[in-house]
Amino acid sequence: MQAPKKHLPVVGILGLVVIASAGGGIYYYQFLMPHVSGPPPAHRLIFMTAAIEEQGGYHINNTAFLNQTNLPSFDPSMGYNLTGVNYHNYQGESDNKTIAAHVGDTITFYIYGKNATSPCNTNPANECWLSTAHGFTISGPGSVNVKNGGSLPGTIPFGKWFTVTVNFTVGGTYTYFCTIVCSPLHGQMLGHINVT
Ligand SMILES: [Cu+2]
Repeated sequence: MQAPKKHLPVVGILGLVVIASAGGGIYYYQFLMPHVSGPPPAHRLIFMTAAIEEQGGYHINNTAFLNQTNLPSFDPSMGYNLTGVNYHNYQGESDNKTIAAHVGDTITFYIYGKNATSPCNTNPANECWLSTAHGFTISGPGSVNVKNGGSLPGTIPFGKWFTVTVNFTVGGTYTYFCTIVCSPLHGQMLGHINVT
């Protein structure tokens, strides 16, 4: 009769070591890579016009996700060029002024400065312009990180395009607004970016 084989105790101990190290690895991984709620960061393209507030102020005409690393080419006179660019449109907010984004998203603005109809020495006095450009900047609860060599505040001359790329690492409600006194209602020329 053969004696039953027995594990040496060292096998059981090795098993425990393997289990313990695997568990430790998972713990360590979670420590290094904290769980992130929500979708991965997106790169949003926001296409806007800027008019004096009496004629509508800022207006978002289209919103899209950029699905490539390189930005579309840009020229202040011609604007952006989406030829060959990998992007897809998405439905923006219904007020055409508010932008919804997530923490970590990158946002590239393309803003066209619309000519106003009459300078302030003509009538109607409440629909007149005081400058030949709009301004653009953003403020809010966290820093606004300007990327790709753009700058804030920026200038949007009437009849020209302006672009800037930013990202947000702190959530909250940000405000984008005009920085050049452009009309009697200049102080109301603004919109919001809700970063969640
Ligand atoms: Cu203004």
